[in-house]
Amino acid sequence: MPTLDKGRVLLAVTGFHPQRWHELLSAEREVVLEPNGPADPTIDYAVVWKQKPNLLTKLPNLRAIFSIGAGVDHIMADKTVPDVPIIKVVAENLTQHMVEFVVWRVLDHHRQAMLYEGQQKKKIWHEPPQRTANDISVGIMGLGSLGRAAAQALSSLGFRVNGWSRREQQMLGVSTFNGDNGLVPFLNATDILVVLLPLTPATQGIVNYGLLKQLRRRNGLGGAVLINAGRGRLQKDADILRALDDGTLKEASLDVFEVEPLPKTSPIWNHPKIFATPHAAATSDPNHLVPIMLRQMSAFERGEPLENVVDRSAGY
Ligand code: NDP
Ligand code: OXD
Repeated sequence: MPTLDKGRVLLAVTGFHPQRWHELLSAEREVVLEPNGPADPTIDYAVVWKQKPNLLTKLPNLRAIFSIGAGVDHIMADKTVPDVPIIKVVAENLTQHMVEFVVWRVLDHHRQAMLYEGQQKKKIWHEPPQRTANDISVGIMGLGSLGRAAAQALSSLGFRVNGWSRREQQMLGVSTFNGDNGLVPFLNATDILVVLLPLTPATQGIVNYGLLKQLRRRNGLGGAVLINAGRGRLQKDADILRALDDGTLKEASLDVFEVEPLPKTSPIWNHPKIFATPHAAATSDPNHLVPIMLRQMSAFERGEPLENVVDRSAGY
């Protein structure tokens, strides 16, 4: 296989300033922010977050697309994206952020933080019944690099952990379920649902009222809990509100929303049973991710295979 010269990089993002990404990529590569003209043959790689539609079609010699996040729905949303490998983020730093977020939110609900916050505001001295983690089943939808790491951390804290994936998986200490047939049994055995799925045509809107109804609501636990740190369009915001209001759900932690930023008019902002964060569960840190991308580009140019390539037919 011929060795390529150091390929040029197009850095194409919307929604934030990519200065640090530019600085770090430029240490090894020539980086541009716009293609030069309607067809720029000088670009080999694109590093992207929500690139503008049709942009990548202007790069006739594009060899690979690097996502700035673990999710790639922001790339796949543009149906004109050329048929070259798309690489998603798999990085210790990002995984660590997500594990911290999931453990934080599970413990917060498990230890009844919302109840104590309410009591403190009213100066109420009352000790509700306390359970241990091994009385609670946490179900993780999506057993990918993030879901598996979160499952391991929760299991080591003593929670009973269930996991649901597309294909069959085995994981020590985790009860695994898969596919359409496994979904209801998985939900029926889950008290706290953690969503770490990618957004694909198969998963869009999956977290709806019907699904939430299938969660386990055991006597004494006070109801099921939802934590979504995957993608907003996996869920139906209105169904979550309905489920909270009629007791189908006890509480929710939402990091992602159907529309982001969450509109100021959304009732989610002020809902007493929702803990909301601004899509901040696991932020992509260029200091950790750019060296991985640069290493991948160099390895590719030496003829080595790319890692963490998206399966385009599955959409993740
Ligand atoms: P992976 O691609 O490693 O794993 C995805 C998992 O979801 C796999 O277990 C896969 O099953 C499962 N899955 C996909 N489609 C289906 C389906 N139709 N039915 C059942 N299971 C399905 O993803 P990551 O773990 O790296 O990341 C997960 C998501 O987290 C990202 O796609 C992104 O949207 C989100 N994310 C959010 C962040 C935030 O800050 N809020 C930060 C980073 C990521 P199988 O194992 O069979 O392939
Ligand atoms: C990601 C994200 O996909 O930050 O990595 O949402």
